[in-house]
Amino acid sequence: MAESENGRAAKRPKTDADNERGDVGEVSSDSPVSDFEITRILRDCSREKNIFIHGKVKDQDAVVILEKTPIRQDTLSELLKSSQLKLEMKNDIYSTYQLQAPAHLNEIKTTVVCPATEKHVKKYLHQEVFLVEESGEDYRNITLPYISSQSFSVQWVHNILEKKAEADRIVFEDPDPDTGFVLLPDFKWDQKQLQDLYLIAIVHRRDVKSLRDLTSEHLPLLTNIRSKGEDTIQQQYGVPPSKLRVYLHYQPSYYHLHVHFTSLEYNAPGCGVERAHLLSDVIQNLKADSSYYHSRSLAFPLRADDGLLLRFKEAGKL
Ligand code: M7G
Repeated sequence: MAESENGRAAKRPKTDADNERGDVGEVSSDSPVSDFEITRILRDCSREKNIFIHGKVKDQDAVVILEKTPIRQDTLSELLKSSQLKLEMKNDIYSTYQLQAPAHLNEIKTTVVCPATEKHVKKYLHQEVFLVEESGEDYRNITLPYISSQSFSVQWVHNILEKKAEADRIVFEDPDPDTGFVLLPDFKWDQKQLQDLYLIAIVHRRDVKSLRDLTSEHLPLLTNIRSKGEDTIQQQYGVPPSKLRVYLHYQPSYYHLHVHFTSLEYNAPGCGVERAHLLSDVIQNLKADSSYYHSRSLAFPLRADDGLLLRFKEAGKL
């Protein structure tokens, strides 16, 4: 394996053998899921093969997300050889079966948020969405006061930057306080296959909430993230920049600047034009006009139950 700039061994998607080492991947003796009592289904997407469940774990509100993961090419022959087939129907040259795979090839990615706040529960509840157009003035008068009082905690981000959590998952770090960042797998990616590659770059500076705060002063930070992020992903996963979608969300869920790196072939949640801003466009816009994101109108989707939507309605903007 190649060495990365920070001396860490290059990473490839994890195999089951990797998971046998260390406690990540070991069978959890303290399973928050076995005590989980279901309250209601928040969202059930058969096409995406995931389900979002609200419930309680020992009297605490919790959200559990279950997701069937993509079929892995590296385990295909084992899957075909060692599974049992139950015939469902046969007609001429056509037949369908239920394939019963061995347990280790039939895993379900499980995400647990516990304790979950009301805002988490709302985030995952299926809701009607509306497009809002926010001017620079609307941001300062409506959005900023709202997010200052209501946004999700970024404690998990600080834990990553301070190596209190996920330290062993860091793929690359540039420690510079102004232009540095940490690159690590997003928790949406189980790192088992490259089709749904998803990493996030989290900046070290803590004074940039979102795209709206960016000016030309941040160009060295943004170009650094682009070049070192792309180089690292090329070296460690063999995925070239031409196969990546690199973007920022507006609005983000977490107001600490971060950049999403996803496989171009993966239709990641939130990668549509109404929410994702390509990093290369952001860089060009700031080069052309330092106050571009301070002054221009930005459109974004808000869910029917989002408090920010209500603020826009109250201000007569919708
Ligand atoms: P966002 O643009 O603020 O909002 O992205 P979104 O969650 O609506 O997309 C934050 C990104 O951080 C998302 O892609 C999340 O999946 C990811 N993320 C969230 N949390 C709480 C964690 C975490 O604890 N660890 C890691 N590695 N990624 C996370």
